[in-house]
Amino acid sequence: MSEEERKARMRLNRRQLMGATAGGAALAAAGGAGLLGSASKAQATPGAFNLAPGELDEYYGFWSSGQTGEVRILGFPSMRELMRIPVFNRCSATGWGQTNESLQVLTEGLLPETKEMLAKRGMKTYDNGDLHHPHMSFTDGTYDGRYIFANDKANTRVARIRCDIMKCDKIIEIPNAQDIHGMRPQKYPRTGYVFANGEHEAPLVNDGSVLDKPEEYVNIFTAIDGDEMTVAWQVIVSGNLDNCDADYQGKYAFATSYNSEMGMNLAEMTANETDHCVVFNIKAIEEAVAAGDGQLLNGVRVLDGRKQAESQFTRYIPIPNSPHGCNAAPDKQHIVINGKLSPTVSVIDVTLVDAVFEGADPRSCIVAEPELGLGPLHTAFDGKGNCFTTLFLDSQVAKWNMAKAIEAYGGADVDPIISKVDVHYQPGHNSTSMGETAEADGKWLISMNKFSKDRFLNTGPLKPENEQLIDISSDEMKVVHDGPTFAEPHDSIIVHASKVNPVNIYSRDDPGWDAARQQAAADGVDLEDGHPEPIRDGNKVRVYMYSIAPEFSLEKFTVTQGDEVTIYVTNLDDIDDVTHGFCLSNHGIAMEVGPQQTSSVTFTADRPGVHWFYCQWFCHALHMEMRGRMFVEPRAS
Ligand code: K7E
Ligand code: CUA
Repeated sequence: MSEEERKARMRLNRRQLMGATAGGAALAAAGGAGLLGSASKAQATPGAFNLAPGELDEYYGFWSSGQTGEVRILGFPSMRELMRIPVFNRCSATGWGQTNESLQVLTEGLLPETKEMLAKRGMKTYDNGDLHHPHMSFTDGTYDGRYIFANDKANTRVARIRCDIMKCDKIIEIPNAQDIHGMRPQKYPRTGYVFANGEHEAPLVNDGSVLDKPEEYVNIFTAIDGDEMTVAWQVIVSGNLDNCDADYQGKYAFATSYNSEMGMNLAEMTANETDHCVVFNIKAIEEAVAAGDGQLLNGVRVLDGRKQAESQFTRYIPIPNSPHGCNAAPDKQHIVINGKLSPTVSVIDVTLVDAVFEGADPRSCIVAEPELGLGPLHTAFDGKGNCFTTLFLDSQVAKWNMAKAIEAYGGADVDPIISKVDVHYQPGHNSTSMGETAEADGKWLISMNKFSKDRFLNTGPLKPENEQLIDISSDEMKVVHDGPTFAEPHDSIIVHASKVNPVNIYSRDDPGWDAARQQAAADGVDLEDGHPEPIRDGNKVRVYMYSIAPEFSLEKFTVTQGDEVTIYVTNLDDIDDVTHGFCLSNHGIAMEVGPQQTSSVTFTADRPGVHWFYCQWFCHALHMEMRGRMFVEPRAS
């Protein structure tokens, strides 16, 4: 069907709808959200966080959700939750984890042995994940609005979210590694690589031939090609990798590493006074990979960068016991390594790292090590030379000055700490507005606190966490808002709204439903026309329908008990905000179908009888009427 014909038909359908409706025009006008047109949007007063109705936020917040497995979009600084993007979880509303399109994303990147293990449990993919770190792709040291990448610590995966539609389009399982934790995109020249830390150590070939022999375990650092979502290379390292970041030069990546003892229990893991920051030399690694060095394992080139290997791939910079956060400052020169068990943070000057690779003392690149308080976990920046470090045990955020910390390390009698503020309670990550880019703007800080205790009404034994909005526009930090959250946003990024430009309506050319397009072509069906009858192919039956508010193109269809049925729904509405859904009752089937999107779902029809399907997304005044019947004929025995 041509674009002209399609539009003509849509107009026709609307007219028919209005004509057929009792009280016609009024109802139709009230129902078509998109028909209302867009009201003019007010911008927030600068500095305001308590926005009036209709005012838009200055920033997008992209929030992780830990063991919930999704990414959340917040309006920031108002802290209004705008949207949830299902990633590693199963989502009842959108059908993520059930539609064929989402299952393709969730299964195509799994390792063969994972698929085999899950198949034995009757599963196609995992339905849990532990998403700690969402980070946007970079170009030239700042966010470029293309993608958000996120790790799954639980099942060793990395996902990518398309920022044009705010949906996950790729998930890969990382071979050879265990439990991806720290994860950061390359900042310069662009992303490029996504660096991913394997946190836990295990035998490199983990097939059961080596079990309780920790001396044979390894840890793996992975570089992913963020454009292709394939593993580019891996490096074996000593010690457990925790968090990581990239420099602004495109030369090095940095990872905190604890348990240099390679201990298996708490006492063993904390025996040494020092652990490390591991520095990865990207050029040296790329040259070795191109030369075919190291070993090829599960299709990935794996190099040995362990301490004893004394390679040019890595350097191990001694850092006081068990460092955690790793944060590149927007001055493009300093990397802050957060002490956790040590009350200090250690500052690396990236311009001194070349010398370390040329043989200088590894500690010679440390230019400051201020003592800030108990339990420093993560540091954020204001772009004006100041740093904000969460103190987990002290339940505080410390504001300190980088230049003063460097002077003090050099022997000057200056106190780098500017101020501290109490937060409630036990902060983990913190983020500043644009703070992990060269465009840090020093307006806002969010402190992501693990406990809320007495801050909110009691919700039973499981309490929300508490995120506190802090105004950092002056030297004295001011907590201005408490925001409860469900499990467990570790990390967040605060992205100026000008960097992000999502579409309102899917493109019909979107690659997201390529498989549906191909199947339709093979069946001689145009997805936008649907097909009046189910198409039978042995015991497989394909049902093609389209939707235009408030109707599906099929009001009924018939299949036979035991058929494997695939339903394709194409939403022909191309009006902002008219999402439909398809829910098949008593079959556990439901999915979102956005404007101009095609979604599909496959199931076995094993219940003879009449079953209603209905639109499960409120779309119109006649949304309740948007339904149809599936007849399942009993199989002749
Ligand atoms: Cu500190 Cu997983 Cu980023 Cu949590 S990690 S806090
Ligand atoms: Cu279509 Cu509700």
